[in-house]
Amino acid sequence: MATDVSNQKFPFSLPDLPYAYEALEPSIDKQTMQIHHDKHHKTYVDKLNEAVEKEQGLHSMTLTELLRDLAKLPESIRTAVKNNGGGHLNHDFFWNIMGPPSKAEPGGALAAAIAKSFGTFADFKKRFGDTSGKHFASGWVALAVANGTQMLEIVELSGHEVVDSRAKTGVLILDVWEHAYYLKYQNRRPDFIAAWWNVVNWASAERRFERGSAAR
Ligand code: MN3
Repeated sequence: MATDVSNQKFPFSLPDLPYAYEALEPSIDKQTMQIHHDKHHKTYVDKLNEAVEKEQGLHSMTLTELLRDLAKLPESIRTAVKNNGGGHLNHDFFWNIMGPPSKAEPGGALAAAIAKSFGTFADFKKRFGDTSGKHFASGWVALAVANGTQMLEIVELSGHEVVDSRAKTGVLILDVWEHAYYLKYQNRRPDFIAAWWNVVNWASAERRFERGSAAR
């Protein structure tokens, strides 16, 4: 994953999308992708840099390390790092588990783990979709594997909270902030979620699952 930002250090930077802005049409429209990536995501990167710039002692830490134990950060920048660092990490994750429509379902070890944890693939999609549809206010819904296992769970994250890397590795993530879908879907979040499945990059999710299940 060449564009994975988890190992970035200050100054943080915004990678280009790994595909064209219109590559996810019609599920996610070009204008939404442009504003979401070039404006929203960029703002999180800029604000993260602003916060971390003053704290030279943190310049050697990776984004994952900064987010892993927020209580250790100076209080004056803790909230800014949580919100903007989390926004940077989650958006990068989100862009990279999407792509032009390819295969409709996961294969291999991830498919087996989904079957074991949720029943059929349709059962899993229903559970994940229901959780995403009901999530209150701005946030994210992720599928995560407990590190070093094959055990999957659906995790709800509020604001820009991130999957806790000490215990878990994110496999899939869906942005349910209104800015992710409002231009095309307005209040119809369930329609956005239903269309989003068409652009999930299952090969990328499989690699993330394998990395997490091999992690210690
Ligand atoms: Mn977003």
